Amino acid sequence: MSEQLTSKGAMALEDKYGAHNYHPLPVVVARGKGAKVWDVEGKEYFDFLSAYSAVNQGHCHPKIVNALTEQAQKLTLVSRAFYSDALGVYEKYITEYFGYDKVLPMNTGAEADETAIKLCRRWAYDVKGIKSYKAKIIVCANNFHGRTVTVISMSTDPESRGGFGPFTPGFEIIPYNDLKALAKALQDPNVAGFLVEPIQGEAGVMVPDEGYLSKAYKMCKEKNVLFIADEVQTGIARTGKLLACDHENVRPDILILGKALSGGVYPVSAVLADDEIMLTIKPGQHGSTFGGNPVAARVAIAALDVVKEEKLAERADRLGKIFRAEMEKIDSEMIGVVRGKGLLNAVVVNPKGDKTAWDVCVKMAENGLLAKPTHDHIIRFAPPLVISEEELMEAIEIIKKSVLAF
Ligand code: IF1
Repeated sequence: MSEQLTSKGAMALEDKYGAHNYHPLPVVVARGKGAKVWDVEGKEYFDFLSAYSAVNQGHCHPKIVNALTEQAQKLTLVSRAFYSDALGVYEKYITEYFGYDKVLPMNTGAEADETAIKLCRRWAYDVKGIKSYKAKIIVCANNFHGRTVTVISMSTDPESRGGFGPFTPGFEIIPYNDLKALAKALQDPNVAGFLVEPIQGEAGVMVPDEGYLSKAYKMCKEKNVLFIADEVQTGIARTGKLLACDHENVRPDILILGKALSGGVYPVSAVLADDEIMLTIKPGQHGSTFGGNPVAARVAIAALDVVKEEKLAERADRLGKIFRAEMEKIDSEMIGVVRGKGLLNAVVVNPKGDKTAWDVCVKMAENGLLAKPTHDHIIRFAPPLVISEEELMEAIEIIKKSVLAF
């Protein structure tokens, strides 16, 4: 293998030896720092994807990387067969940080969603008293909760689920942002939980009506149904508050976190809940070899520290308002609706001739900014929250220039 791998060479390797389960933009990233990344040839880009909101704290944040390397030299993994001197410290830290009795540590977002589903079902049988294996969980159309078989069983996206059946039963799908549909679904006494993204990410940054989350929460409480929030993408300062549910002062019964919980340096996810729910799962009934390992524990503490120390929620809120206002000013018929909260934003792109959101993204990459289209006609813009106002304005100029090139 030659030492000087070119971008072309790297892409050829992935194409030949990797499964073809992705269709990346033709950019090969070799280095990252803060809001920027550099490709193999040294070209600089603003990263407006942030690994799908995992690197909220910026690429290679020194405090988080230090936590990683320090712990990695001491102890990386013990499994949960023994205690470690890091896990309890982390558990105390994160439960106090988010205000829950207990945490269950996992690694990926999908695993955390699966964990929440298992917790909800156990609570349904052990606490609520639903008849064995009759529990139902309400989910929303166009959701995205990950890629496992049970998680895609809740999906309505033919790309995600097509050809992967048979599926896990026990879910009822209702339209998002529709309280009437929720009220109707909640009439079934076997409903144990309502699993929802406070803003739907993959669906194209769909922000629900104001009051949707708080009313949905209240309706769930009236029916003794658990309100389960998937904040894997919206959580940890991305939308301008620590949690997107905070915008409506909703405290989920089960809170699902992932991605930025590690600042993107390591797969760390978590499920938070109070004792009545969390203690329904007993020793031996759920777990993970890597979940809660010492590296993950130290990294997550550092990543959450950074969010508070650098006031990332406030930054996201302030810079997000600037971003949306600037997008709306772009004088091009290709710019449709601009929506989002904090620094989780999307722009709907009206095609011009045969030029679509994909072509805009390719043009932006040429001009030094990385973003990815979703659903053909939407571009998601989600830079690391550490981006400075000056950098943001520079990035906005690149976006303008790229759109106006068509
Ligand atoms: C991919 C989207 C983002 C998530 C929510 C759980 C998970 C995700 C709300 C699972 C993951 C990802 C995964 C990524 C694409 C991506 C994504 F475009 F599909 F919607 F972020 F915007 N809950 N989201 O958004 O977390 O198991 O991946 O750790 O390539 O599939 P995971």
